[in-house]
Amino acid sequence: MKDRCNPVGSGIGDLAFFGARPAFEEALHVGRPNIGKRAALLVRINKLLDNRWLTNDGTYVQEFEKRVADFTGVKHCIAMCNATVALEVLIRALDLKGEVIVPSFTFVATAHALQWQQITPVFCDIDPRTHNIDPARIEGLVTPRTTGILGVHLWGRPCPIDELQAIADSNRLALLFDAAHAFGCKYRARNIGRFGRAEVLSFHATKFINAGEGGAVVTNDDALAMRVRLMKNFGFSGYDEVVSIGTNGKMTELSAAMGLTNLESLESFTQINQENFEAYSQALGNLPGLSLIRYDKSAQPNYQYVVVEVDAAKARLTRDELLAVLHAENVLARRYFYPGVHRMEPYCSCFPEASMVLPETEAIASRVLVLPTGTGVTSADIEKICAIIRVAIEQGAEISKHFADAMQSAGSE
Ligand code: T4K
Repeated sequence: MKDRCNPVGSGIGDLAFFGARPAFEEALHVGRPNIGKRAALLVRINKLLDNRWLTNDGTYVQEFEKRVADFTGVKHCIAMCNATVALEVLIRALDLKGEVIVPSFTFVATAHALQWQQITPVFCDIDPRTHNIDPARIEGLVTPRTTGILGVHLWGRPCPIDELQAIADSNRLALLFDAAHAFGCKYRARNIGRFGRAEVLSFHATKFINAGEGGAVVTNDDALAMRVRLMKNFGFSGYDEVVSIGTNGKMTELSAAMGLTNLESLESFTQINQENFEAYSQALGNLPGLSLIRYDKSAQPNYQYVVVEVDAAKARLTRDELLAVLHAENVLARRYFYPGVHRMEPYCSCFPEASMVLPETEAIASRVLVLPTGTGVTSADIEKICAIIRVAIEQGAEISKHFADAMQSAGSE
């Protein structure tokens, strides 16, 4: 086994895929959590242990809600155990029924939150330039059963909100957003979280600001906020009094302590993410067939996702071949959000023809690769990752031939 730590300028035999030692001894993950100030977190945890108040609208949850609402510029933030439950509760509180128009190029939770309550997700294609729902394709999907549009600010890049609002208004549909990726980002100088009837944030471990697990509904609608607040706590309006259907969607004090602590490091997380993004951008800028998705600085991105598109014809190897090369090096890049929700159950069984009307989703899902970033990734890591990618692309034709030969010999066995 060959030894090396940096494959810059190396040949195919220097890649782990072809027998060399992997560039990273330990797996480098996408979605490594950003961890804020440990001492501050431990102080909060000690306090909550002293107080013996662990959940059910404790003081940390209340403080977290206030901080998120103030930061976002909304009247109400209702913190929950995760964004999936927050979406489910919001959809129920809005009394959505029938069909809701949603992109397929998203994490499966967006569609599951609808289907979970027997609402049909009607998949809309995306704009390949933004990876977000394409407003030009929405009107054609509206039927008498449609009750809403659920946009997703993918990678933290805002949807075309004004266009979506105009379509929602003219068709009397509720507009809501899955803003799981977009905490801290802006649309036309206003914070994400203030648009549509309401938006849903995620504070999952892999997100820009994490609470371990966590989510929230943010809205300026007083009545809606009250319904959501009741529903996430079984419908209780006081001791012994239940006034609506509900579930257990509560955030714990431990999660809120984590969320509060990480919020205090928001600026430094953004700065590190941005530096990482720029390092990737410089190193990968001129590689044939590889393009890094761009962020509009005026939208104040959180840079939590480093996403590349692989054009197999120009790179002379496919996205999946590049993925195999990276995985062999212990760089666990991800194909988010392959293969598109419409190709997952139960949707692929319910709508076997969906791929016919989602050409851009299909194309982008076959090209996208998400690379490791966040505060756990160093500039030396990024240098190595980019060096591997450079070698893979320089040797693209040969790598691709290796895959074709392997497939052929597997077929002839
Ligand atoms: N809407 C959108 C658009 C979303 O992207 C998501 C979640 C949601 C809604 C729902 O939000 P939540 O209900 O989760 O709040 C992961 C996350 O679990 C998921 O939250 C996230 N999107 C999605 C994009 O990524 P998986 O299935 O890829 O998880 P997994 O276990 O493969 O972990 C992802 C990577 O993170 C791995 O490389 C390992 C690494 N990791 C993960 C955890 C939990 C760590 O290094 N440390 C950790 O503690 O879904």
